[in-house]
Amino acid sequence: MWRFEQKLPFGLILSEKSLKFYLDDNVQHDVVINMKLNLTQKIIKEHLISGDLTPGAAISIRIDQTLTQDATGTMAYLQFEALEIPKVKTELSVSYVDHNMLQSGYENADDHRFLQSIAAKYGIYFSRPGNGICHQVHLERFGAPGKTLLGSDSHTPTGGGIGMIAIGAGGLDVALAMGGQPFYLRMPKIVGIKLTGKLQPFVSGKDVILEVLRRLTVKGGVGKVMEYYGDGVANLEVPDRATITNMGAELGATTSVFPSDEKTRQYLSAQQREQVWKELTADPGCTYDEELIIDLDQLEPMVAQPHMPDNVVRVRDIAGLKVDQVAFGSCTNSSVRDLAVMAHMLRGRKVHTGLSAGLSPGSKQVFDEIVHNGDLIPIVEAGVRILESSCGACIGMGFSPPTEGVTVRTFNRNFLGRTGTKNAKAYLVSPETAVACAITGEFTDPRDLGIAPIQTKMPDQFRVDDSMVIPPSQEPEKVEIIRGPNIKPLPLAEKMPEVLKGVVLLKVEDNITTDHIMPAGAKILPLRSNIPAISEHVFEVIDPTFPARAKQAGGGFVIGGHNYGQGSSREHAALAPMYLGLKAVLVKSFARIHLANLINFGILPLTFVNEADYDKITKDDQLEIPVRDLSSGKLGVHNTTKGILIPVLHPLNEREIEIMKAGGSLAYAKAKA
Ligand code: MIC
Ligand code: SF4
Repeated sequence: MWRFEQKLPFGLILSEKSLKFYLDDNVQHDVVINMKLNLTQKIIKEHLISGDLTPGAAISIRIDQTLTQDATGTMAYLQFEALEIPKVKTELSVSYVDHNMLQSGYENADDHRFLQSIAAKYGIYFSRPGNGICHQVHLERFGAPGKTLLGSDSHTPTGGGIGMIAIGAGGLDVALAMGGQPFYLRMPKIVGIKLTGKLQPFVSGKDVILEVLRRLTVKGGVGKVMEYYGDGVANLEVPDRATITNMGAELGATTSVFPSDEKTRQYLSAQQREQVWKELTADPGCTYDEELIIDLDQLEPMVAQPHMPDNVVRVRDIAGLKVDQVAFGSCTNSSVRDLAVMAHMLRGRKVHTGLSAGLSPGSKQVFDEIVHNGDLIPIVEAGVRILESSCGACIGMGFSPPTEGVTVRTFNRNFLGRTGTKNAKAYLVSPETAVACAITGEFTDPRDLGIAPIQTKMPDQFRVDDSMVIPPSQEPEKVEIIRGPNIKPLPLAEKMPEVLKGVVLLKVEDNITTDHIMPAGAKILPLRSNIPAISEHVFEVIDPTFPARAKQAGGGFVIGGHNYGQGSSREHAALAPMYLGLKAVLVKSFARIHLANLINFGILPLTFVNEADYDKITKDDQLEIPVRDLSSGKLGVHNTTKGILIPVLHPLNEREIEIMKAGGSLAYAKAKA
């Protein structure tokens, strides 16, 4: 509240919702000004530590909860250890094991043991391997409306399905949040997505988000929060909402959020957690920076074609295309609701002989539920392979498709090579469409099968059993951290020199993902806690010679197009290139999390002033960039090979300039402490 009262015959009181003024008669007059807040603004305001709600303003917010998963968590906890803080300072921190579950050697098992011991020591809950995918379990057992959640995984916004502001970030940012530091970001624009009507049979939450992706593209959400409202919201159950907020990550959005309403109350009550429920909605009459309307009644089954989640058409448009594999599961679509749909549609039917189908139930709770309610029976009888409750095929951890195979997935990403088979073609669909394809062996609109519509009902009580979550130790001083040989010390960035000099190592197009920069999959993921080893795979999908060339040249530069670094939160996509000597990345625009990760690890992010200058740099050109003075935000890149000067910008604010000079966020945080 801002007051201008003093001892004057008039005064002003500016509060959130009104401007009061009074004259010497001491009568206050209320002028209601438009400070009605949407839901995102409300939650952010409640957590605001610095800055204001103006879009683009540098802000910092208090983080209530954190989550990590094993593939990003080992690094995050090494960073947390380096902060030398005895116990996490958050309300709740949970460490999940769900990604690196294929144990074809000692590496992953060693990492799991390390994570368990770290959690016990530092006040963190540990969700054991087998308990399920972090986002699904967090929604079920820990999330709470109105809270902030920072997770070292880009699909953390799943929590927005129950009214959280849940944001994906690099492991280092999560480590800092566990250390009690605020999370720094730019105040996003808020996009109001108005949902009207009701989904028709065989159309579900996945089709909603695929439609949003079709309209806005994979870069349409950068710097924005997607806030859902309208009378259609009440017609969506929490699992459908969570599917939508989960895959908002593919828009590049900071996060996505639904109101917390009666449906949310019922969901939390069925999880025996009604006490964390509170009603949360936008103020009536609030405004949004941008708006979109989706009429749920009109939606049809949709599909994202290779190799981008925004390459969306109607399933009907590609009907008849032969399918080689169908994969059910992932943090997007493996709730009890999704598996009930699967069971209903498969009952009495078989998986087509021309393909292989597999299911990874999203969590132990979901698995337990379908075992006890009998939904597992038609799934098994139909011939679906039962895989464990983990990310699995979604991240190429097994169940890779055949050569040039068409794989139909209820997942969220279909980037080149992500399945583990580089020339496979991955299509993203709803569970309804996936079952239809599994039955017929080709792309099929689920409405064309003549199956009776599904009446899914959320359970009144979920099967709650938290025995796979280990609370932190009561005697942390006695806990010994167990480190296997796979865990190598954390490399640190060097302080920035006055001039960055080197060669252009690689030039790439628009929408380069972190799966291109630092691939995942069964062979590479186990190296996540070993930066020297994992750095040998940087840019493997695009140019396998990159690591050797980078090392030989003593580092250098990468040139890119728009939305560089979209996709996952994996900071290894900055850390491993840093290890190889990458000094700066010059692109048309960045994706949010990767930009933050580059800054965290001291790699200078630059953007072209004139996009046409992208054509003036070629691979192997020699560049020189004087960086002594970063204060103006403008710099010049000398292309000494071509003899030209290219004007560029950096997006760093004062704090980030200090981070860059210190040699990254960890060095900066330690120096400040
Ligand atoms: C993904 O879906 O790409 C991942 C694997 O979950 C990543 C995290 C990682 O790379 O470990 C993400 O989404 O952030
Ligand atoms: Fe796991 Fe896939 Fe979800 Fe990433 S997108 S958290 S790999 S299930």
